[in-house]
Amino acid sequence: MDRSSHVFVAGHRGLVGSAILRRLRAEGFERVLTRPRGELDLTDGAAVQRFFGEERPEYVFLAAARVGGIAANASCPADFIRDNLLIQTHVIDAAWRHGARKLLFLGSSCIYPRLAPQPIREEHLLTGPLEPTNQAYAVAKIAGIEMCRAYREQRGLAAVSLMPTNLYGPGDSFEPQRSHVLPALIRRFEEARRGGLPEVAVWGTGAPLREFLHVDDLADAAVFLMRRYDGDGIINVGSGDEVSIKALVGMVADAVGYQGSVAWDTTKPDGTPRKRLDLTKLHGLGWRRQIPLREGLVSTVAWFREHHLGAE
Ligand code: GFB
Repeated sequence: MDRSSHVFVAGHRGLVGSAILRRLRAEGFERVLTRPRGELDLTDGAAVQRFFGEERPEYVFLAAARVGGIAANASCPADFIRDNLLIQTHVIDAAWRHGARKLLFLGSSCIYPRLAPQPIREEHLLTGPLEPTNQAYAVAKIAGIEMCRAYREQRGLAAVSLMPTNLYGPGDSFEPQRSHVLPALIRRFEEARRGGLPEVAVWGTGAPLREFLHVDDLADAAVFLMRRYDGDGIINVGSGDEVSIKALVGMVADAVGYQGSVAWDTTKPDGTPRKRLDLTKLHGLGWRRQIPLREGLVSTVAWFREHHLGAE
């Protein structure tokens, strides 16, 4: 893949797709294809085949997906399994049918068993029961991984699957009920600071551990792996920046400048206790994250203030 390659970024308005697009543009890629959902509905198989037949992209970043935090996953499992199965099935099949040279599929660390040994190695896939709050999403992503493997084996499609840890950064959803923890906390603490509220409610016990990767690092890894990785096994993409939700709350409060107290709402689920990824395979290829969590947090707070609240 070089700057003259014909590249399709599926999901270019989402957190991951928009970061990959920024990254390709910064590198000077001249022929990057994107389609807003209004013009190309990826859950419509005939439309996807037509699009690939007309455009014949050479490289495909499959970053389109229905995603959300723990509450969205737990309350809408039908939407999560349906949309993700349809999108990935159509895009992977069309990529093969219309001669794409390579496809990169994005999974998620929630594909691993809820109680997988830590840090989680790639071979722990399908070795135990999943976390119930996101089982429908995880099963769809596991089907995508298997589809990449099967199309590779039977049909010769160069499809690779990477498993990112929890992501954050500019372009994320900050919608309180549906978003992931980091944007949810940024919004809640910022609103509390502005409103002078004495207390902020946070979900769960604060005990779960999560690993966070800035989405610009993920985009860097995705472009790196599109160029350098052609193995048939999945590959973890993480940061090594693991924190408890409790510690994260402290970091967000600091980054935002909130000085009130925190109330833990233990009627809300904790989800998986821990899902730290083993990064031996990725590091062995020579890739490491550039943006430490504290630094990424500060720039994401600034992005949120600018895009959602207006500058102070
Ligand atoms: O980010 P999050 O929704 O994703 O939640 P998961 C992480 C942890 O933060 C959980 C706690 O223990 C939550 O209980 N938390 C505390 C909060 N306050 C909040 C809040 O206001 N909002 C949210 N959302 N969480 C998702 C999966 O799991 O992660 C997906 O459901 C996907 O399938 C994604 O894999 C990366 O890490 O628990």
